[in-house]
Amino acid sequence: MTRKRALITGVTGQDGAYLAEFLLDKGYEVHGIKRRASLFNTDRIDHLYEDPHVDDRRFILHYGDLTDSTNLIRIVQQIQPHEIYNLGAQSHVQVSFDSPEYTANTDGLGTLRILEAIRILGLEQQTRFYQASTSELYGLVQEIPQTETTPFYPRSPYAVAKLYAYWITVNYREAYGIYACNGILFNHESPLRGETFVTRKITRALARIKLGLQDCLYLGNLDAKRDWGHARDYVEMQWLMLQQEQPDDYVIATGVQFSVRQFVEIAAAEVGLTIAWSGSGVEEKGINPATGQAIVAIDPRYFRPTEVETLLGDPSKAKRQLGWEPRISFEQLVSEMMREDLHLAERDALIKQAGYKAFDYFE
Ligand code: NDP
Ligand code: GDR
Repeated sequence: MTRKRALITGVTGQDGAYLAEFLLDKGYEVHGIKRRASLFNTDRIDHLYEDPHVDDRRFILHYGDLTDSTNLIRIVQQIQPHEIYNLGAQSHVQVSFDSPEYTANTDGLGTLRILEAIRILGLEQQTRFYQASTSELYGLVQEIPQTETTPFYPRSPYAVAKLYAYWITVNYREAYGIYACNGILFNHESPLRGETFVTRKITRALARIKLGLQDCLYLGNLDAKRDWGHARDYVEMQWLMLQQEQPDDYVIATGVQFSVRQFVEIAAAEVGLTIAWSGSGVEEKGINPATGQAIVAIDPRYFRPTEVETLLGDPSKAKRQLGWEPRISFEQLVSEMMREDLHLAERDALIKQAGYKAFDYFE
């Protein structure tokens, strides 16, 4: 029997890493597109690496970019995938205000380029397509909780680009009969989350404050509320969507909401810290010896020109039709992220003690 072949764009990202592992466990041959970078950018998938000199490999990487149609067509032609998961994106909302055109090109037109590759190569009946859509589409929310029928109101160049990607996916499904689905995923996190997203920024900073490697955690809007799940749970659903009789669009969420402030407090409690909230320009830094409290300060540079204040998803349709249920609770998610970042901070503390200079280049 032929092995199923899957192609993942964004394989070096958080979801790409979990999805590649998941599909390999299911027996797939997994192809991933990675960008050329001046430093190694495969940390999250190095454990899956297979020597290119070995026959019958099941995990294969290709250089490529969502802004390059000819490259995408060639890769899709070579692989003839049964399933494509389009996870690649400039995925940072705040960065999209700085690089709006690049974000539109990658996140909006990049999706069109893959769908066109399927059509140009005549793979409409063979290749199923998953689009990484997002709760950011709801932006200025029109209804609480948000479902598949809640109107969209995007609030950033990222969300506007993803709105184009959402509709072009629906359009190619209706126009050309491609099995194409949108997963409208609410925020999902893990120890593999990029260091500049708020959850990872918090767990990383608290671990470093605890070990005396960092003085203070600077954040923006503490009142923003999000529906946070675990990435490992959510990639299973991405696969499930492509295994149904008919293609459809689904909200994937936990149905529970916390504020950024609550995330900080719960994460701090995990490592035995409490928080001293401070305005900008705080004098005191690090753990206050008198109170045992970590300092968290507001830095307006992290405020967004237009903010998404509250997101809360209703995943009833996915539960009903896909039989999907998130397994990892919010508390377990925070605990796992805190534990992993504490390990990393302990390693850095050891290196520092041994006399090496520790650099801190993450904001
Ligand atoms: P990450 O930022 O961790 O990963 C993004 C991936 O896209 C990386 O592999 C990155 O490569 C790649 N990429 C960026 N630009 C390009 C490009 N021009 N061409 C090819 N690849 C590119 O994101 P996540 O894993 O968290 O998210 C996966 C997808 O799901 C994204 O599309 C995101 O917008 C969407 N999403 C995420 C949610 C979340 O909460 N995580 C929620 C809803 C949607 P490199 O490693 O080289 O930078
Ligand atoms: P989001 O995630 O914008 O929801 O997009 P992020 O973690 O960046 O922000 C969540 C909320 O926290 C507030 N916030 C801060 N955010 C960051 N990054 N840094 C800070 O210092 C900070 N302080 C407060 C933000 O203002 C925001 O309200 C993520 C991405 O993964 C998208 O790709 C995905 O589509 C959506 O989730 C669903």
